[in-house]
Amino acid sequence: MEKWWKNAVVYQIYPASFQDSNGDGIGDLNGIISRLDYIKKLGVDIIWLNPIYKSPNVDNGYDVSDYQDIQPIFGDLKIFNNLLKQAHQHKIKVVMDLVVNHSSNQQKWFVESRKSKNNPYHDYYIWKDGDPKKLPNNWGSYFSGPAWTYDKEIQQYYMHLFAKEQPELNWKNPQMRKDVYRLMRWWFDKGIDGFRMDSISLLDKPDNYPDAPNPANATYADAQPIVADGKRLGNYLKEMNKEVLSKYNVVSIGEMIGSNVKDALEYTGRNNHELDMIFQFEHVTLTPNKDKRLGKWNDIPVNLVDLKNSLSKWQNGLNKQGWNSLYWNNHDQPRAVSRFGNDSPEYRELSAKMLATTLHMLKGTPYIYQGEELGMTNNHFKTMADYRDLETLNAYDELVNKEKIVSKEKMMSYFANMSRDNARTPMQWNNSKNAGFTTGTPWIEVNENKAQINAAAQINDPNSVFSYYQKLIQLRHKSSLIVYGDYLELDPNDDKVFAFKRTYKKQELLVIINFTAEELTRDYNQKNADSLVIGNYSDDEITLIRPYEAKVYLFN
Ligand code: TEU
Ligand code: CA
Repeated sequence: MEKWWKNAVVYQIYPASFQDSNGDGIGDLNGIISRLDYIKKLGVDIIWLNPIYKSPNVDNGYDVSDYQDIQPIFGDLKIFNNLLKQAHQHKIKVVMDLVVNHSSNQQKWFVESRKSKNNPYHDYYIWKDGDPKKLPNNWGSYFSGPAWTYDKEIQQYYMHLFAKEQPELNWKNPQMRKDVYRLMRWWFDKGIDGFRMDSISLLDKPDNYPDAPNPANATYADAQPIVADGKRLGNYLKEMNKEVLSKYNVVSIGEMIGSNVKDALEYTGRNNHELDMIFQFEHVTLTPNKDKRLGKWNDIPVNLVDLKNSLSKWQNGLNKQGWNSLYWNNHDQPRAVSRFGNDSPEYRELSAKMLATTLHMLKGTPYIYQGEELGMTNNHFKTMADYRDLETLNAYDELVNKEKIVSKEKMMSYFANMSRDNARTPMQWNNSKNAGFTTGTPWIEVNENKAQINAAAQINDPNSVFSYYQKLIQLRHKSSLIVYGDYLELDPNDDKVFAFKRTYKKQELLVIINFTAEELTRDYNQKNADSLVIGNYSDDEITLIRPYEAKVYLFN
């Protein structure tokens, strides 16, 4: 029996920006409930909610202060139970975010932890003796500055790979792990259907915390290469599987920054009893800045050959042994159509459908990030006052103001391209003042293009991006070829067209995708196909491949 999540499609909801129900400008659980019909109409099987736990909100909920309660601004446990019930009535499963690489500094374990070195919770976090003027090592935080903060009360440093309000949990402590497993069971006993596990590749820190290599001589080094995929990680995951996951019929999805195919084969390998699938980061980190001190900040488009190379590596690498999560974007990444397609009015719809075709014809479980199904774009914010995300705000402060290694103008261009806020602007439901997201003042500005891009205009239009996603989802649900077929890339060095085959028993699918605005000709014997399964133009010119054209043929 194949697993239920293999032919499923996931819809990711960023609750703060999805639907506000009470006019405070922030999306909430009642808002999600009111949109279940929309989600059902799209046809997905699972919703994944970004964190909705109680949180001081330093990092939009990724700093959890109570793992067993709901953020009051989103609702409460009663409303959550109602959401779960109604989602299940709609035959939609619910996956929650699990943030246990770190907690909030206001979480009770951490509050106890810093009281004294003898406190039973002290060892739940990573503390280190040291001189207040000399950091324990050279590691930097993902959100700028060092990965260590000195606590004067207890006279020790604690580690945080993210904000200083997000102390790292100490996975070496068995009692801490037991507490995590306990709260996971608590949610599964409530009936949730899975967890997306935040930053899970970072759980196991190397012994003695050595300095990380720092070739660019940055003020703080990138710790990821020596932290991700630590040697004990597999054991922790096996233990979690034994203690929790194996006892329920649920899906487990690891967010695994830094992991390579070999690591992923271990985590998702059949009979390895770790996780079901992982989010890898390779295809969304293909364009690091040449100046390593600038990390992810860049404004160069990705090269198609590199992109194909990376996707193919993962398709081939996990075939029949592991399982891929397929995604173009999420709440941390720029909008797909702006990054990999073309968000100009002329090509936005075509290229959004083109990207959708590519992703949904690959092998793995596809994820749709809210608004992607409408072809929503980056917001292209023009002033710093528009940004809300601490990663963006801190990066500006550190790289432009303090270190002065990049100009203001250049950084604004990097942000317009890469800031996480590009994905966090409110869902565009209709063309009213705040796009139908809120009757109040939205916590982050609605994209100006709401008149051109909104759900109301698309749900009943058979040619819309939304309707196209609907078709792709329906196709997957009906086709073992799409779900289980083997993958074969054609012409890996073609820098304009992505072409691949999927084969299953005697059937073959031929996928031809034009990633450019040019008219091209390619002959993959499509004239002899039995049928055109789907395409983003209304007719077919066979060997002529028009701008951003995507077409899928079946050979029976
Ligand atoms: O992201 C973890 C992660 O790997 C980060 O590097 C992330 O990609 C970040 O955006 C770097 O640019 C997860 C969450 O998805 C993210 O929203 C959180 O801020 C982060 O963990 C901390 O919990
Ligand atoms: Ca609200």
